Amino acid sequence: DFDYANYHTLDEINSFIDMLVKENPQLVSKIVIGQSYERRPLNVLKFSTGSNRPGIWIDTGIHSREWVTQACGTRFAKMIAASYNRDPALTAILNKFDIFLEIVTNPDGFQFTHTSDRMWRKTRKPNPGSPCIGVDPNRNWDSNFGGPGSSNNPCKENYHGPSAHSESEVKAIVDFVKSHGKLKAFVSIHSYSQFLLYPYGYTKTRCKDRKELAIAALKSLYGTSYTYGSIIKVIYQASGGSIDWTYDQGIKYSYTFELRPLQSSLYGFLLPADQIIPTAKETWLALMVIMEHTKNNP
Ligand code: 0X9
Ligand code: ZN
Repeated sequence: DFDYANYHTLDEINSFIDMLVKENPQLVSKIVIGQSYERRPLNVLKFSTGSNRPGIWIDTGIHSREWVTQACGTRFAKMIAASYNRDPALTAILNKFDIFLEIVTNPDGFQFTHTSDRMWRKTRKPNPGSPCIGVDPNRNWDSNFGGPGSSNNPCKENYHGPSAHSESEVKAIVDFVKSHGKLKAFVSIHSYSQFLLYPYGYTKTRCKDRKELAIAALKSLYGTSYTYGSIIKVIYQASGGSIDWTYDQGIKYSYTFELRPLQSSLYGFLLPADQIIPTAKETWLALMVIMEHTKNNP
C-alpha cells in the first residue's frame, strides 16, 4: 500500500494515480490536460458521480520544491476516494460537484528536485539568450502580468516569463478552466508559512467577495494556527498569480494555501516527513469547509 507518511518520486506518484483509478473506476478517472515542457503528461484526477456537473479545482506542487503539497495531494486523493458513500459531507459534495485534483502541477521541476536540485521552484524551460532556466509558474498568469512582485530577469526565482501563459503547465490549466466553464472553486496549494489567502496579490484593491471569503477562511481555520487575508496584505505584492486570474474569470472561491511550517521555522520547504499526515489532516478540514461553502452557495 502507498506510504502516505513519506515523500515520493514522480514515478511513484504517477503509479499511485493509476492505482487509485484502477481501484475506484466508478468514481475516479485520470485526464491528461496537456504536457510539460519536457513532454511529461499533466495528469489530473477527476472524481465524478454524474455528468455535466459544476467543478472544484485543487492543485498542488506548482512550485516543485514545496514537497509537502504533492504529498498532501496524494492523501487528499485517497480521502476523496475513500469517503464517497461513507462520509456524508463529502458524499453530498460529490453528488453535486466534480472534483479535479492536479497533484504534480510542475512535473519537470519536481523531477529536477529529486535528481539535481532539491530547491528548484520554477519550470524547466530554457530562456533564450540567458544561461538561466525556468519561469515562475505563479507569476505567469494573465493577471497584471509583468507587474510588481514579478521579475523580468530570467535568473530570478519570480521571473514571469516571456508572455502570459507562456508555460505549457500554466496554459493547460487556463485552457481547462475556460473549456470547463463551470468551475466554482479553485484552490492552489503552496508551502510554507501557514497562510490561507484570497485575492488579490497584484493590487491593493480589495476583492468584492472578501467578506464571504474571509468568513469561509476563518471557519475553516478554527483551531489551527493559520493567518488569513488577501495575498497582498498577508504576504507581499505578487502579479501574475493563479488565483487572481481565476477570481477575475469569475471563480469566486479562489484560494491559495501556504501549508506548514510557520514562516519562522528553520525547516522551510524541507518539512520532516512525520509532519505530512498532520498537515494533510488540518488542510483537509479547511478544504472541506471551502467545498461545503461552495456547495451551499454556488
Ligand atoms: O510567491 C508565491 O508564489 C507564493 N509563495 S511561495 O513561497 N509558495 O512561492 C505566494 C502566492 C500568492 N498567490 C498569488 N500571488 N496568487
Ligand atoms: Zn509556492
